[in-house]
Amino acid sequence: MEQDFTPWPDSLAEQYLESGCWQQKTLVDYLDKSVDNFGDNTAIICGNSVFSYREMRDKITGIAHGLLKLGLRPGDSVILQMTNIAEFYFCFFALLQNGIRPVMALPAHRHQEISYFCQHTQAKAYLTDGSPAGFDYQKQALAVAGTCPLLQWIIVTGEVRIEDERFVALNQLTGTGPFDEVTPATKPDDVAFFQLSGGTTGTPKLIPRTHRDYAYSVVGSIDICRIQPETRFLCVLPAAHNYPMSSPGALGVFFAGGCVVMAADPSPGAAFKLIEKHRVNFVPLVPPLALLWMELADKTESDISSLEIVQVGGAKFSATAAGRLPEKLNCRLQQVFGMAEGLVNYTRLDDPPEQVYQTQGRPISSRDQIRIVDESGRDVPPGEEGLLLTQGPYTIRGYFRAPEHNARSFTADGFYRTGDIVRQTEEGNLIVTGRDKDQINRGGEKIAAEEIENLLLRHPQVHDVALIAVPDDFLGERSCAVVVKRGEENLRPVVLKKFLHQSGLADFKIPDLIHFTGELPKTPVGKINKKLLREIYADGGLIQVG
Ligand code: OOB
Repeated sequence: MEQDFTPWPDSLAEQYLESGCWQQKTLVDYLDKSVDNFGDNTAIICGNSVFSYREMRDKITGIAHGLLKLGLRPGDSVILQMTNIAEFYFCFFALLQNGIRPVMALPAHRHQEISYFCQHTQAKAYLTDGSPAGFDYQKQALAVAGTCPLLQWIIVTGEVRIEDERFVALNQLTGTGPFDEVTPATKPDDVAFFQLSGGTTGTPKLIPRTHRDYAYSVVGSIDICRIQPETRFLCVLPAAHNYPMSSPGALGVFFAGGCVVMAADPSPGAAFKLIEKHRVNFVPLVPPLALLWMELADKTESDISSLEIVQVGGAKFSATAAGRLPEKLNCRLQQVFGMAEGLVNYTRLDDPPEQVYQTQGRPISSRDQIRIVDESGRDVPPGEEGLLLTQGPYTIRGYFRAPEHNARSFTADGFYRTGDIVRQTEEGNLIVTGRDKDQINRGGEKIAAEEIENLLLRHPQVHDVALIAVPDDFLGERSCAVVVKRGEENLRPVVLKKFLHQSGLADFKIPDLIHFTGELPKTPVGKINKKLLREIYADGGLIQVG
């Protein structure tokens, strides 16, 4: 049978429980503690709307009731896809409170991804933006519903614009109080939601996270990042991503009684205005955004002097840029090297500067186990480069319904193979030096090569294809499809890009570059030699093969 959730071995689970890593609390319990302790504090600012913890609680309770009224039940799965708006968190907690498990889709996901998530989890509902600028999620939802018959409800913020009985407006659904107590439908060891893996395979992988494992990572992060009721956190990255959600993320801020400011637009102009207006002091960024902010900080008219801590993570931040950031943005830097599967590393706020600039930090917990091994799985000598394996109290033991992939992604004793190449310094910090997984990290956005290759192979004029990373000054990496054409006809890159777009793929996954070649180089065992391809195309494909 396909496994939904792979538990930790009993011996480790006992250790985590006895040591107090795992608490008998759900993520909703942590929020409720903040409602009790900081009820009148501002929890969320979104545009002109301001919500105190108590107001946030009322919204959540209303939605939770509405979801039950629709007939959704504990154990059901739903898709949650919203841009950075307050409703995202209201829906998130309302679902969790009911034991309904959201798939944390990104705003960039399109028909391909969303319909796959629906089918793979047999989702009963799809919660999304009703009226965002730029993209019509309602139209997308209708198309998804057409291919996913199990989808019973499409719940949208704002006004319903589509005549279809499955569509419901979020605020209609919620009504107003007073409500009876909702009986707790979820337990600390239940799967709370599904995060998404950056992936390396043809289909995206879903990561089941339990309340207690996730809560442990959030609480540990609050301490390390010194989150307090005075924290004013700017959410510029997609709110559903593990990093701005939990490292320490908005959840860390909520559990500590601080304030989350939602940014619809991550560009420096818009973000700097929000920093000034709301005296933001903490923000997580990815390297390309950090570079952009650094470039524009001394040109802006906005006063961004309230910034105290800027985190950079999701992709490698160069030591040179890291060294310049504190002066440019007049704040402290924290590097974050994490993964939706679990393990999160931070440089500590009182580490010596060279460690903060040159390393990606060390794990949250002394219970995080790290192994750095060679190709045959043997530990490398201290300080040497190798493949990073990890297990611990908040690192998953298996993906959702993916037995074959699980057999490859985890060692026999349950360590997760991160696919990252690292070395460890004497102080215990990790330096990410490379990657041994078929993935492109486009400035923090992850692309599984095989997923795109499979789609391109469906085009009648594509005989063979390899998707590789090419270096990019700004994004770190860009994606490049090296294509062998079928037949002699003319085939232009724009045709293939359009083909991918029309197949409903997220924009960031569409190759930045497409090169045509007569033949793809092979390894002695006959696999495409991607290492050689990367070398060839590193400078735009100017080097000739052979
Ligand atoms: C975060 O999570 P994911 O799941 O989108 O991506 C994880 C992968 C890592 O395995 C690594 O390959 C890469 O992203 N990565 C980094 C990095 N942070 C992540 N590579 C080099 N340097 C870094 N600082 O990206 C994520 C999750 C939680 C917190 C922060 C990032």
